[in-house]
Amino acid sequence: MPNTFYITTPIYYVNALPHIGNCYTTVVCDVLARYHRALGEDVFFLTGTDENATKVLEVARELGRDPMDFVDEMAAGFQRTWKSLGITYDRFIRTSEIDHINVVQSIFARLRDQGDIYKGVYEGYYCVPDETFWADAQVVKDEDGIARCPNAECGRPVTRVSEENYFFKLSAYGDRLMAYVEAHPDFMAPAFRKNEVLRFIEEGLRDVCVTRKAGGWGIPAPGDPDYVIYVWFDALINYLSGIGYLSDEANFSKWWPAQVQMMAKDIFVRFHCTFWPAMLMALDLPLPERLFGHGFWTADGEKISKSKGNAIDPYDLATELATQSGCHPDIAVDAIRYLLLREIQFGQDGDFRRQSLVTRFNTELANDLGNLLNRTLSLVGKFFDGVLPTPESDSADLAPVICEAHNSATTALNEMRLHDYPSALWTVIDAGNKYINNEAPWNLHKAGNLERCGTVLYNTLDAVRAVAIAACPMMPTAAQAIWEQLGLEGRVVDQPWESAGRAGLLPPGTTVKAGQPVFPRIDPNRKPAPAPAPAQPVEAKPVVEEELVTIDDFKRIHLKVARILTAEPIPKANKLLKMTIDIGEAEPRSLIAGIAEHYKPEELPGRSIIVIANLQPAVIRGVQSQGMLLAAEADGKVILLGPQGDLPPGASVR
Ligand code: ME8
Repeated sequence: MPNTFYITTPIYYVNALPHIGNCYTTVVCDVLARYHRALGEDVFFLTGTDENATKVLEVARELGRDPMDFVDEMAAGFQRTWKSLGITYDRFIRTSEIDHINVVQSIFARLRDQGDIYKGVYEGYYCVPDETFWADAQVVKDEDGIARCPNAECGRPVTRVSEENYFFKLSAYGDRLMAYVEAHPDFMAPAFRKNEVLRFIEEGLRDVCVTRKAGGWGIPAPGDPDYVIYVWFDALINYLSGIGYLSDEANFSKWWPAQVQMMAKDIFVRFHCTFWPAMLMALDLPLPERLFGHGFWTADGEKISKSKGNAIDPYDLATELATQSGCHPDIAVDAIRYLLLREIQFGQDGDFRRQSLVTRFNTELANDLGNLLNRTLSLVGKFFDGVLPTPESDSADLAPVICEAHNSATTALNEMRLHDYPSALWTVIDAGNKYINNEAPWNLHKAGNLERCGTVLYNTLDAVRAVAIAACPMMPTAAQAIWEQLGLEGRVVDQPWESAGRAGLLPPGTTVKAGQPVFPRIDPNRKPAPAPAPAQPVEAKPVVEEELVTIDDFKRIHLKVARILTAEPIPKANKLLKMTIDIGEAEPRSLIAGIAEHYKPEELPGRSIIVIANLQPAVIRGVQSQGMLLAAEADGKVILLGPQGDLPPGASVR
């Protein structure tokens, strides 16, 4: 019997459509679900929507909408977004479903019967945007004496509540909870948040109000129609009702307890690490294996909020990216999934910047990964008619790096260091790029060493195969596209995870299918042209007595960023250096430059320079020079020109 793996996201409020924040949680869970499927485990991935909240009702009313129509539409919106982001959930639960409502009412009745829920008087505050009860001593009064929500992320005015209500005896579970957390060190993560929980419990847990006076929205309390059940009591139960609690016991016992329950820090301490485990203890159910509270994203430094209008719609973002790159929108989605994982240390807060997405797309995806694949495939096309050569025996040069990266990626995913997972894969990609540059198969071919040339190309593509399998949980569409360009049969998603750690699994003799680059570089200039700016008064310019070139003259010159790979002196030519440069093409170019009096050859490899890429080749001292580099000169001093920031070879200079 395969291991089971049950993973949950929070169920999201339907007062607004998904943004990059809740996409993050869902993407992370999807990556983990896909990874565990690749391990051969039986996976159940639950997500859904939290629909019985007062704030949902308020938004529907503000919009003049029938609340049920509104939540139907919003839930469909969430499902659409998850589909467009490639989310492979097994069930999408909605808390308005009758099965869920029945389970919530049964649990409420049972806990009331056994004395864990009792009636008392609630005197305090309620914050609708946060859907949280706050005691008098907790709320903050502003200068005008208005009581506000003490949650720093919220801070909005709270409502005074003074009424008879039902309470859950949370205070009775503090000691048991503390003992459980101490006995199960992996129960809550990351560790620094676990400490927050321990402090919260140590301060003393108060009983939680679990009803509100009925207002026409929410699940009615069983046997007491004056009340509706508090939305958090109702929502947390989705993790049980979603797998058949009280309706399909076989299914329920197959999946419960969950292996991972994921959320952000906002709902970690109070709701998921105290209230939820205490509810489970009251129901005599085992606790989930791990609760993980990741960090919060901001967008360009600002809190993501509807009112600021900065709630990035992931689908719009993918569409914009696809337009600028020319890639398929699903590939753009993969790039967003990649960025979300790679950009921040998992567990910490992060800032979502479009610029970072563009940079990572062009450098890490288009250049490091995409270009490695393209150039190697085109060499196989050129030297071996597109048929994968058979490598020499005992020549799996990249096997150690493939194996080590696979171990690191596996450990990173098992230990929920999700940012370390893409980094591990990039050690193979970087090693593949270095390998092909150092081994220079084009020289091996020129020298007639076809066997070695074929071995190098085979090993490089075999490394890309391993990366495609390992990257599949994170970038499923791109991984499949790479798989197909390698000429491989079947679906990459069906490959066992362990095959990403072994070298030599690419079948020699396969006809590769080089095609369009999987990640065509993003060119921000592909954006629709902005409206012309209003005419500005022209200031008089100093006259420069130089021959002027037209913009069309200038456009004929293609300037590109290049990286110097090697540099060496030319015998009997004191001023010249011979270099090989990577200009983002399949093969490096050779270039001769008169800089030997200003630079030592050993200073140059690794430097980024700017070259004229479309200069007619010339033979200088018997060596072909395919381009010209740019350098500035003053007072006899010569300095090479290069980009000010990190840009990959091939980037165009405008
Ligand atoms: O709290 N950065 O729903 P919710 C990272 N219905 N993650 C973010 C984020 C951000 N800026 N904003 C939201 C609720 N999230 C309840 C949950 S579960 C039984 C009930 C993600 O719509 C993150 O996972 O407010 C956070 O915990 C969740 O969305 C809150 O979603």
